[in-house]
Amino acid sequence: MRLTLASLAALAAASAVAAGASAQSSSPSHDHAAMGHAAHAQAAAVDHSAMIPRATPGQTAQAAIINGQGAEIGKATLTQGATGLLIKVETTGLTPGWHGIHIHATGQCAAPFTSAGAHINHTDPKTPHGLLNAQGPDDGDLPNLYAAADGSARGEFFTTKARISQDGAGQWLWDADGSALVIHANPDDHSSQPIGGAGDRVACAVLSAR
Ligand SMILES: [Cu+2]
Repeated sequence: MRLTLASLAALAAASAVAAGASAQSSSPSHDHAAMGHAAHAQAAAVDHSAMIPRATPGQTAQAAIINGQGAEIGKATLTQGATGLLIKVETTGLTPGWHGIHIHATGQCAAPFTSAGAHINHTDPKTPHGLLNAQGPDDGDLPNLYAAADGSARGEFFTTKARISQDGAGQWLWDADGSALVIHANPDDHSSQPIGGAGDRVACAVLSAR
Protein backbone atom coordinates (compact mmCIF):
# COMPACT_ATOMS: atom_id res chain seq x y z
CA MET A 1 0.00 0.00 0.00
CA ARG A 2 2.72 2.48 1.01
CA LEU A 3 4.92 1.47 -1.89
CA THR A 4 2.01 1.79 -4.29
CA LEU A 5 1.17 5.27 -2.98
CA ALA A 6 4.83 6.33 -3.10
CA SER A 7 5.20 5.01 -6.64
CA LEU A 8 2.05 6.78 -7.76
CA ALA A 9 3.18 10.03 -6.16
CA ALA A 10 6.63 9.69 -7.74
CA LEU A 11 5.02 9.09 -11.10
CA ALA A 12 2.74 12.08 -10.60
CA ALA A 13 5.72 14.27 -9.67
CA ALA A 14 7.72 13.04 -12.65
CA SER A 15 4.88 13.69 -15.08
CA ALA A 16 4.24 17.10 -13.51
CA VAL A 17 7.91 18.04 -13.96
CA ALA A 18 7.76 16.84 -17.58
CA ALA A 19 4.61 18.89 -18.17
CA GLY A 20 6.27 21.95 -16.62
CA ALA A 21 9.35 21.53 -18.82
CA SER A 22 7.37 21.14 -22.04
CA ALA A 23 5.07 24.13 -21.36
CA GLN A 24 6.98 26.47 -19.02
CA SER A 25 5.07 29.61 -19.99
CA SER A 26 1.65 28.10 -19.26
CA SER A 27 0.50 28.89 -15.71
CA PRO A 28 -1.89 25.89 -15.39
CA SER A 29 1.05 23.48 -15.88
CA HIS A 30 3.04 25.40 -13.25
CA ASP A 31 0.22 24.84 -10.76
CA HIS A 32 0.28 21.19 -11.71
CA ALA A 33 4.03 20.97 -11.06
CA ALA A 34 3.64 22.57 -7.62
CA MET A 35 0.98 20.02 -6.69
CA GLY A 36 3.28 17.26 -7.87
CA HIS A 37 6.07 18.50 -5.61
CA ALA A 38 3.77 18.58 -2.57
CA ALA A 39 2.67 15.01 -3.27
CA HIS A 40 6.29 13.95 -3.65
CA ALA A 41 7.34 15.48 -0.30
CA GLN A 42 4.51 13.63 1.44
CA ALA A 43 5.50 10.36 -0.21
CA ALA A 44 9.12 10.81 0.91
CA ALA A 45 7.99 11.18 4.56
CA VAL A 46 5.94 7.97 4.34
CA ASP A 47 8.89 6.19 2.74
CA HIS A 48 11.15 7.24 5.62
CA SER A 49 9.01 5.64 8.33
CA ALA A 50 8.81 2.48 6.25
CA MET A 51 12.64 2.33 6.34
CA ILE A 52 12.99 2.12 10.17
CA PRO A 53 15.02 -1.07 10.58
CA ARG A 54 13.09 -4.06 11.80
CA ALA A 55 14.46 -6.82 13.95
CA THR A 56 15.13 -10.25 12.56
CA PRO A 57 12.28 -12.43 13.81
CA GLY A 58 12.90 -15.87 15.18
CA GLN A 59 16.04 -15.28 17.23
CA THR A 60 15.59 -16.87 20.62
CA ALA A 61 17.64 -17.26 23.79
CA GLN A 62 17.35 -18.54 27.33
CA ALA A 63 18.68 -16.98 30.50
CA ALA A 64 18.87 -18.54 33.96
CA ILE A 65 17.11 -16.68 36.77
CA ILE A 66 19.05 -16.82 40.04
CA ASN A 67 18.07 -15.81 43.57
CA GLY A 68 20.07 -13.87 46.15
CA GLN A 69 21.88 -17.05 47.21
CA GLY A 70 23.02 -17.67 43.64
CA ALA A 71 20.72 -20.67 43.19
CA GLU A 72 18.97 -21.12 39.85
CA ILE A 73 15.22 -20.75 40.41
CA GLY A 74 13.89 -20.32 36.89
CA LYS A 75 14.46 -19.22 33.36
CA ALA A 76 13.63 -16.41 30.98
CA THR A 77 13.11 -17.15 27.31
CA LEU A 78 13.60 -14.28 24.91
CA THR A 79 12.07 -14.44 21.46
CA GLN A 80 12.72 -11.71 18.93
CA GLY A 81 9.68 -10.66 16.92
CA ALA A 82 9.56 -8.31 13.95
CA THR A 83 8.32 -5.39 16.02
CA GLY A 84 9.48 -6.21 19.55
CA LEU A 85 10.77 -8.69 22.06
CA LEU A 86 8.77 -11.37 23.87
CA ILE A 87 10.08 -12.26 27.33
CA LYS A 88 8.70 -15.45 28.85
CA VAL A 89 9.37 -15.91 32.56
CA GLU A 90 9.05 -19.22 34.40
CA THR A 91 10.33 -19.26 37.94
CA THR A 92 9.86 -20.44 41.50
CA GLY A 93 11.13 -19.21 44.83
CA LEU A 94 9.42 -15.83 44.97
CA THR A 95 7.31 -14.50 47.82
CA PRO A 96 3.61 -14.79 46.89
CA GLY A 97 2.07 -11.75 45.22
CA TRP A 98 3.03 -9.11 42.68
CA HIS A 99 6.63 -8.31 41.77
CA GLY A 100 8.12 -5.54 39.69
CA ILE A 101 10.25 -6.89 36.84
CA HIS A 102 12.45 -4.73 34.65
CA ILE A 103 15.28 -4.83 32.17
CA HIS A 104 18.42 -3.38 33.73
CA ALA A 105 21.44 -2.03 31.90
CA THR A 106 24.31 -4.33 32.89
CA GLY A 107 24.59 -8.11 32.52
CA GLN A 108 25.86 -8.78 36.04
CA CYS A 109 23.83 -10.74 38.59
CA ALA A 110 25.85 -10.77 41.82
CA ALA A 111 23.57 -10.41 44.88
CA PRO A 112 22.13 -8.00 45.85
CA PHE A 113 22.08 -7.40 42.10
CA THR A 114 22.95 -3.71 42.28
CA SER A 115 25.69 -4.55 39.76
CA ALA A 116 22.91 -4.89 37.18
CA GLY A 117 22.79 -1.10 37.20
CA ALA A 118 19.79 1.08 36.48
CA HIS A 119 17.12 0.38 33.89
CA ILE A 120 18.13 0.40 30.25
CA ASN A 121 17.24 3.94 29.36
CA HIS A 122 19.78 5.40 27.02
CA THR A 123 17.41 7.78 25.31
CA ASP A 124 18.33 11.44 25.45
CA PRO A 125 16.82 13.10 27.39
CA LYS A 126 16.17 10.23 29.81
CA THR A 127 12.57 9.16 30.12
CA PRO A 128 11.02 8.80 33.61
CA HIS A 129 10.11 5.36 34.92
CA GLY A 130 6.57 4.04 34.77
CA LEU A 131 4.23 2.40 32.27
CA LEU A 132 1.48 4.67 33.66
CA ASN A 133 3.68 7.76 33.92
CA ALA A 134 2.59 10.42 31.44
CA GLN A 135 6.27 11.23 30.73
CA GLY A 136 7.33 7.56 30.69
CA PRO A 137 7.87 4.75 30.33
CA ASP A 138 11.59 4.11 30.41
CA ASP A 139 12.95 1.44 28.13
CA GLY A 140 13.29 -1.18 30.88
CA ASP A 141 9.72 -1.01 32.14
CA LEU A 142 7.50 -4.09 32.10
CA PRO A 143 4.18 -5.04 33.72
CA ASN A 144 4.33 -6.85 37.06
CA LEU A 145 4.84 -10.58 37.56
CA TYR A 146 2.52 -12.48 39.91
CA ALA A 147 3.78 -15.28 42.12
CA ALA A 148 1.31 -17.87 43.40
CA ALA A 149 1.08 -19.09 47.02
CA ASP A 150 3.82 -21.68 46.32
CA GLY A 151 6.17 -18.96 45.02
CA SER A 152 5.95 -20.02 41.39
CA ALA A 153 5.37 -17.43 38.70
CA ARG A 154 4.87 -17.56 34.97
CA GLY A 155 4.26 -14.75 32.57
CA GLU A 156 4.92 -13.32 29.15
CA PHE A 157 5.96 -9.72 28.57
CA PHE A 158 6.26 -7.91 25.25
CA THR A 159 8.30 -4.76 24.75
CA THR A 160 8.99 -2.67 21.69
CA LYS A 161 11.78 -0.83 23.54
CA ALA A 162 14.30 -3.65 23.65
CA ARG A 163 15.67 -6.24 21.27
CA ILE A 164 18.20 -9.07 21.02
CA SER A 165 18.62 -8.67 17.27
CA GLN A 166 21.29 -6.21 16.19
CA ASP A 167 18.92 -4.14 14.08
CA GLY A 168 15.59 -2.58 14.90
CA ALA A 169 14.03 -0.10 17.27
CA GLY A 170 14.79 -0.06 21.01
CA GLN A 171 17.77 -0.96 23.15
CA TRP A 172 20.06 -3.79 22.04
CA LEU A 173 20.28 -6.05 25.11
CA TRP A 174 23.28 -8.00 23.89
CA ASP A 175 25.63 -5.03 23.79
CA ALA A 176 29.20 -5.31 25.15
CA ASP A 177 28.19 -5.47 28.83
CA GLY A 178 24.92 -7.30 28.29
CA SER A 179 21.75 -6.56 30.22
CA ALA A 180 19.81 -8.11 33.10
CA LEU A 181 16.25 -9.07 33.85
CA VAL A 182 15.64 -8.16 37.49
CA ILE A 183 12.73 -9.23 39.69
CA HIS A 184 11.98 -6.96 42.65
CA ALA A 185 10.57 -7.73 46.10
CA ASN A 186 7.46 -5.55 45.72
CA PRO A 187 5.05 -4.59 42.97
CA ASP A 188 5.84 -1.67 40.68
CA ASP A 189 3.26 1.12 40.98
CA HIS A 190 4.15 2.07 37.37
CA SER A 191 4.45 5.78 38.08
CA SER A 192 6.64 6.84 41.02
CA GLN A 193 10.41 7.42 40.74
CA PRO A 194 12.84 5.88 40.41
CA ILE A 195 11.42 2.32 40.23
CA GLY A 196 7.78 2.53 41.24
CA GLY A 197 8.42 1.42 44.81
CA ALA A 198 9.44 -2.06 43.68
CA GLY A 199 12.05 -2.30 46.44
CA ASP A 200 14.92 -4.76 46.72
CA ARG A 201 16.17 -6.88 43.85
CA VAL A 202 15.42 -10.51 44.69
CA ALA A 203 16.19 -12.38 41.47
CA CYS A 204 18.20 -11.71 38.34
CA ALA A 205 19.03 -13.18 34.94
CA VAL A 206 21.97 -12.17 32.77
CA LEU A 207 20.92 -11.37 29.22
CA SER A 208 23.83 -11.70 26.82
CA ALA A 209 24.70 -13.42 23.59
CA ARG A 210 27.61 -15.26 25.29
CU1 LIG B 1 14.17 -2.89 38.28
